[in-house]
Amino acid sequence: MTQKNILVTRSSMPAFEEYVEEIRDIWDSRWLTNMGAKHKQLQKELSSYLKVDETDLLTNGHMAIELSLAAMGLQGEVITTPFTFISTTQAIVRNGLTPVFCDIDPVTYTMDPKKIEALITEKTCAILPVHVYGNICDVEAIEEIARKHNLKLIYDAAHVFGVEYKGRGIGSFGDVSCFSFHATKVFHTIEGGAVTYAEAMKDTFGKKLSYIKDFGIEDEESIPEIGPNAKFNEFCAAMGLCNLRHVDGEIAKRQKVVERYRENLSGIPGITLNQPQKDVKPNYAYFPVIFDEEILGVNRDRIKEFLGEHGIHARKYFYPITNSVSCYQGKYDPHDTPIALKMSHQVLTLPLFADMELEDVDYICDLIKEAIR
Ligand code: T4K
Repeated sequence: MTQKNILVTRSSMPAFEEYVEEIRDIWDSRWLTNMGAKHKQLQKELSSYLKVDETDLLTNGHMAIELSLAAMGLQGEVITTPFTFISTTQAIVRNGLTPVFCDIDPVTYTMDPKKIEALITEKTCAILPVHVYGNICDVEAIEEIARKHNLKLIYDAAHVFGVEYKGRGIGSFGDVSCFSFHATKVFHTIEGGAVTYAEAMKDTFGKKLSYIKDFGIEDEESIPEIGPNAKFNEFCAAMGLCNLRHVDGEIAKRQKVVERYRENLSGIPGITLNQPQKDVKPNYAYFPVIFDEEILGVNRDRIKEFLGEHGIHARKYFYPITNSVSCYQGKYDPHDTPIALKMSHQVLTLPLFADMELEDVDYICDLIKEAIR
């Protein structure tokens, strides 16, 4: 039998012909980037799909966070989580802001609202929580804290495309939400990202963000902001338009994969699976599993290695936590966020993508059972 080679995820793709058809008008118009027709169409369609007022497209999810913070003109400290992809923390620091790390809830892996207020100082200007793996933060509790202390609330929504809470698009919570449309995401535009926000912010924040992502330019002669180039192009927009037509079907297929994993791995002492959340329409973005070495007698790293020996490439999302990475060495103490630290040593994200064969899920689960035997 040839060895399997299953990576942690695999990009969803439209039919080749569908994409070619979608990019045909780009040849006719010769308009390739800089807020073209497809960009505008995708923005409109996304606002409707995500149930948000406004959507602005950018080159990637990282720029969505970094430039949202810039457009808010923030200064001081930002309360955030270390249990995330490095992008979240880099976006804060690259704005000259100081990240203050809040620990996470051990069930949802998102920022624990009970621990936020103790971290607020007179320098705090914002809270930047992350919806992790498709799980949403306690948006109601966090919003109450942000309002009470007059803090801006920016969500890293890279993992929650299409997720809804009590029928509301997740991108409609807080001041702004930042989505990633990277090739590895539930919905992608090859590379891409979006900022969603309320209509009331259109003439202030929205305008500023649209200038900042385009070198700060308002028009040919007016450059009121300082900005890089984070413009989204027409080929990525075309991929987005195609993928959006199929995203519900892709999420339904992911659901089947997740259900199969749950059937196989539920009820095993020492293995904790991600829990569905009440009132949440999920997107099945990732399948994280917590392996407790004290009960299993084998640690997460050995399980990862064992899977790798059989061609199964699970990933340690998120290890190391961002307050312990080398570029911040000595600046922060990861022991200040003990739950995040512990989870980062126990979590393994198993392969998950829409076209995954259910028998491959069974194979992976059998390997895990063998590894912990
Ligand atoms: N905030 C959070 C919470 C995030 O998770 C991310 C990104 C961001 C912000 C920033 O958003 P972006 O600026 O990226 O839009 C991946 C992704 O590159 C990254 O987007 C993602 N989070 C992060 C969690 O995962 P790597 O270094 O693990 O990706 P890589 O290249 O190893 O790919 C993983 C697997 O995906 C591969 O083994 C195979 C598959 N793959 C990958 C690519 C590039 C495909 O099937 N097709 C592809 O084109 O970071």
